[in-house]
Amino acid sequence: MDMQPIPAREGNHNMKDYKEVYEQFQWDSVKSQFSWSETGKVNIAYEAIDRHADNPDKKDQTALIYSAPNREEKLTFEDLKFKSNQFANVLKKYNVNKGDRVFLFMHRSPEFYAAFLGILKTGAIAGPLFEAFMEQAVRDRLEDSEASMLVTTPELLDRVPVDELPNLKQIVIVGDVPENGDYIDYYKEMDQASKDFDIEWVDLEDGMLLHYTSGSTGKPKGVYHVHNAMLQHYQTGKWVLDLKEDDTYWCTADPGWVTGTSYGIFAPWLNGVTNVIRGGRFSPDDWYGTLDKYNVTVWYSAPTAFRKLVSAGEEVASKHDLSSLRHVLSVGEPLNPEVITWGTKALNLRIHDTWWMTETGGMMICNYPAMDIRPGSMGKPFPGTEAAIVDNDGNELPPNRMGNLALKKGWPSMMRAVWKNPGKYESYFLGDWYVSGDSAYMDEDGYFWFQGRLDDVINTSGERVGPFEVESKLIEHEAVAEAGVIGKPDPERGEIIKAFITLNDGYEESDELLEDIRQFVKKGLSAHAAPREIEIKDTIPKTRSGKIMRRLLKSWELGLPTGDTSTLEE
Ligand code: 6R9
Repeated sequence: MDMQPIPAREGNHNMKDYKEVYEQFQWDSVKSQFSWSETGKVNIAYEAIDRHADNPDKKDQTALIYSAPNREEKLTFEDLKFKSNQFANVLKKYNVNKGDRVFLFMHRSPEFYAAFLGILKTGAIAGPLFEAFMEQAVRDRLEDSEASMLVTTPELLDRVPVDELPNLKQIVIVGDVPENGDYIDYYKEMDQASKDFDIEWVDLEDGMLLHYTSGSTGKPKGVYHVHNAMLQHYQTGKWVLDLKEDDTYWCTADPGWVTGTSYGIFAPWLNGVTNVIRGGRFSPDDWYGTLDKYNVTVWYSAPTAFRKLVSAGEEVASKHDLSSLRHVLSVGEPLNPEVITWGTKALNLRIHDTWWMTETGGMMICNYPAMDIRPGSMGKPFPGTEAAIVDNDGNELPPNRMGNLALKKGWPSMMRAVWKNPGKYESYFLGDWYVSGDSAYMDEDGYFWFQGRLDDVINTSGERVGPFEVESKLIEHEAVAEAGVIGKPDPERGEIIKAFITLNDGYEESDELLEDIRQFVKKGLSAHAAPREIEIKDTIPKTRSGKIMRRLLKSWELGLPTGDTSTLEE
């Protein structure tokens, strides 16, 4: 895709020149910002909240704006300090100790954030779960983590198979407590709990978070993160999110996904900014409305959201005042060049792609304010990290060769284990390289270009085709809203390209339309990349974090078992 680079602009921080900063930056310089430098101990919840709450000039700043269709609430840094202290006291009363796993299974709410931070203050390990999980998904995660406590709501309690989880000793209910059981009443306990709490000071390498993530096969695995990750959350918050203290920031991700914790909780609060949390379901009107209403300045979302805004058209956008918005970023899936072009027109802003994973804990390859954007590229490695394309033996490949996207191990927010599965953890590494499972290439100038998950790459008549490229071209066609592309086994060609698409409003399925779309990809990309089959669907299956589930499309197409679908969006 030959698109002109979009030139750099000035950011707020001292990263005027990427190359210079990349060569000089040391993580130790970030450590000195935190209590670690004086005591040798930390607590990420203290650094994110109490540090500001204990500052007279800062304590009354709004830390959290919670906004849902039927509830709006603002909490200052001091409010959050007290509420999380109260919850930490509740946990201590019920004998929660450092290292215990306490899970949260509920929707976004002020109670969620107070509980999450309270768990960290006790030194326990928090495990956030998507509220959409059904019984099997909840059971798998609570069983594997051996969680001793769960915080949930009365509505979700039916999906917790309490009797089959011997380690689960206590359940905190946020809402009306059922009479037929031994539950802890969140509101009642909070009312009685003290606002003072002695924080459990921990080592940088002590555990704080378990995020379960599903691979393409097998059960979900518990990715284990430690307090040290704060260094990465803080610094990427500065240089990538471009945060400054008077910003109003909104990350649309649910905390059941790593983006909703690293960048929905830690990065904004470590940087002392006002954080908007929007509950409920999203629609283009709602996204624009939230940006408008709260005068959001920095917005972190996902390609699936941006694509919906593109489809919704200009009329919806024109109803809202988006002039407060300064900086926009994306994660989770490749950011289609089409969407970046739309951003520069509709929002008059560049959309900055960022690449990272649950396992990396924080952003790794990014577009920075002070760097030209090459539409379709994920950007360049974050200072203090090293990325490369390696072959299957761990040898670095030269520019423009497609291979495994790998990272030199040892960055602050790297996972430290896969819970109770050392073999799985080891399997990520080839020598000093952490191998991501994504395929990519690097151009001569050091920009990285995503090609696909390794298991999604299509081989058609000996040509390797990344599904993303085909999907991006498909959605450039005026009739196509969303697209998912897979390789379908074919006796002659190895695989053929099959596309599943949804249509924009006003378009009807017809042979002419499908042929027109096929020709459009053929002319725009290449003959071998044009889908031989196109099927129109009402929706494209996506995960709760907005990733197209190509694996599921493939299983459906081939009539195979669908495997783990616990993260499928409703
Ligand atoms: C943060 C997060 C990780 C996988 C990753 C890759 C895909 C994420 C991307 C991207 C292309 C980007 N991914 N960001 N692909 N461009 N900017 O998403 O974590 O849910 O663990 O997913 O998501 O395939 O390997 P996680």
